[in-house]
Amino acid sequence: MSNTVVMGAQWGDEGKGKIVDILTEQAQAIVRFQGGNNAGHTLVVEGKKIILHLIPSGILHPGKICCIGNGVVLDPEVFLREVDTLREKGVDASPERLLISKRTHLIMPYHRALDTAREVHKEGAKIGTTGRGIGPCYEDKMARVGIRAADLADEALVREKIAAALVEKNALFRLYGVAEMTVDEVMAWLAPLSARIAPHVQDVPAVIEGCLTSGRNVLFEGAQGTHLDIDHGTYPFVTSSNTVSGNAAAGSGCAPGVLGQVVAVVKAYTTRVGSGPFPTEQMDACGDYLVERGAEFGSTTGRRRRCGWLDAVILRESVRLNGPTGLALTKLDVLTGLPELKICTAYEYKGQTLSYPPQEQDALAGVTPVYETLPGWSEDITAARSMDELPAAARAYIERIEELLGVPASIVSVGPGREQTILR
Ligand code: 2SA
Ligand code: GDP
Ligand code: MG
Repeated sequence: MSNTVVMGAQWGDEGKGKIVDILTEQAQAIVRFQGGNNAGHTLVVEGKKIILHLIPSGILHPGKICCIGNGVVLDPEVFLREVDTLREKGVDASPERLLISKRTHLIMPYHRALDTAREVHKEGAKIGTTGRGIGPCYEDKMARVGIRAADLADEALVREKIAAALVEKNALFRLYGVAEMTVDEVMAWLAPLSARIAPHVQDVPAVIEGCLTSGRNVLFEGAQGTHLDIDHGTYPFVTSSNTVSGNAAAGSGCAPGVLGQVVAVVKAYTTRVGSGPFPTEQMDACGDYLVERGAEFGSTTGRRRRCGWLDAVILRESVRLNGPTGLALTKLDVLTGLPELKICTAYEYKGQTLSYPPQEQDALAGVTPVYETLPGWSEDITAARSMDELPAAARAYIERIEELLGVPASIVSVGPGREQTILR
């Protein structure tokens, strides 16, 4: 294995956590490069489920270094809660192996409050954010007024930044009828967290460089999915960061040439949580079947995920944007029992047939999917550990996806467990 990026090819929740956990064996360091605790990455090890929101999914492997990159927005309270939960489970989450980049921006209570207030008061269609303060924190980063992890060492600087931020934030809170915050309140919230966070704050680019120069591999862990990307996703129904593979370099602090392989995680059907266009959505018994069999509820908010058929148009765009060297096809087992399976291969839009999604706002909501139908299978496939052990119809489904996307499915997942995986 070379240095590898793992990213989501759809609208998130493709099963990236499980894939990162598996590929961690071959890496020395794992770096999260964007997003924050809006993410929910679920790992199932020896039948036990662990959901990570912020800490890289490699943490369960002893001895591996886990880094939170500069492209992430970190809520200190959530980070420490996750550290404590892992420690209770006997996982080493010490500063020696769990690092936060000095340049990582911090989510403050006023970011969370603003995220929620904006959603409540938004005119028109709501984004359906996770309410974790992600967007407002990235806004402050771009406005060059954010608080970064390294700032925690300088209390006067942090106080000054919070005071400046609150002038604007409190004006917005008055507008939205939300309780205002004082500098002292925010400082009192931060002080105990700051002391515990400090030892984790390190020079992450230097750690990555150290791995590379000693010939060890780095795994870059993405969150959300390509069609939630701030530039390339279904804007404005997107998250506030670049989720595509190219951001693995900028969001971690290494050169783009470092990125060797790109594993695009593709769920065998499509899901989306939150608002926004979803051409292959099934709001019928089929959609319910996928929700129930796939346990499609948000790992962070518990929201029911919208479900539908696999969309090769959306995925073709993901291939173009991410350059995957392999696919990790997940949740194939969820399709068991459906008599036939549909794949959307193109869209009809204003009298034209499209192979790629239209880029104008709202256009995706107006497309009609063109489907091809493949036979389903009824056998339980969760014990399959090689392609030979899959029914012919399941193999044909995988082969058709590979053909439509021009990328091999190097990993096929047939259950949530670590061992329920076919490595090809
Ligand atoms: P935000 O909070 O500003 O990032 O929300 C903006 C949009 O991005 C979507 N989003 C997600 N979509 C899928 N999964 C995510 N993580 C959780 C999970 C979601 C959950 O693992 O299930 O628990 O609800 C995630 N995070 C952000 C979000 O729904 C908005 O559409
Ligand atoms: P992520 O955000 O991409 O890491 O995905 P989530 O953890 O939010 O959602 C994926 C869900 O599917 C989790 O509950 C996983 O345990 C589960 N999962 C992953 N792979 C498989 C699989 O192959 N089959 C089944 N049935 N579940 C899976
Ligand atoms: Mg998730």
